Amino acid sequence: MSTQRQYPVVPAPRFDVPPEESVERVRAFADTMALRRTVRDFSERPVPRGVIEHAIRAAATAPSGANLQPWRFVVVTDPERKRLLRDAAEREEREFYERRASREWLDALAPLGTDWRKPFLEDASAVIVVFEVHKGPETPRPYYVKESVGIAVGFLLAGLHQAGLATLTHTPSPMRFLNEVCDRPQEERAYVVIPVGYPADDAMVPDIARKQMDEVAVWT
Ligand code: IYR
Repeated sequence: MSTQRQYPVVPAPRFDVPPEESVERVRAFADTMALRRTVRDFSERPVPRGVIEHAIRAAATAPSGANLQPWRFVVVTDPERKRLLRDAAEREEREFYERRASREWLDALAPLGTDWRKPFLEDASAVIVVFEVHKGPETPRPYYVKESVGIAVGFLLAGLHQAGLATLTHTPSPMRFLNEVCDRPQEERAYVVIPVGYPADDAMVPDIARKQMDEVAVWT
């Protein structure tokens, strides 16, 4: 039998919304989120550190397997480190676009117009590299890592968008080089790279639409 002690319990924090306000509140949230777009053209205008700190604070409230909170957020702002990050990512991406990617994958990406060049890794004021934290000398084996970190990244993107910042979820492949660039130990595995900043004045995005409600939701 397990001898593990249980956590003591405390009253659940209350976040009560008057019923007559709840539709308006969630409508406003959805309307704000509808204006989020993946942006690839960033201004060099710096982002206040506090904005990123609070967004990470929101991300770190995500639910996680066995509450092990298996995430690490590395905020890269030093221009020299951003340059190293860009150089290494472009080396991998060049391989991807010119050799590794299947024809089918390249065809799926073609309408977005992406290629191996990643100037946003230097132009954006900050680049947040999100790592999964696996079992290591000081960290227990986590559960549902991808699900937990994915939810945290969702909170992070929502928080940064609320603050008027643009983001891009970038996934260089493979990502091992990020341990060295970010000085992180082997038990940490990069999950996604998120340039964060103000959009460039002339930033353009593909003219794409979101699916309709009846395509994404089923009520039964
Ligand atoms: N990692 C590459 C390719 C890429 C893949 C998907 I799926 C995208 O939605 C966009 C890009 C890159 O970042 O360019």
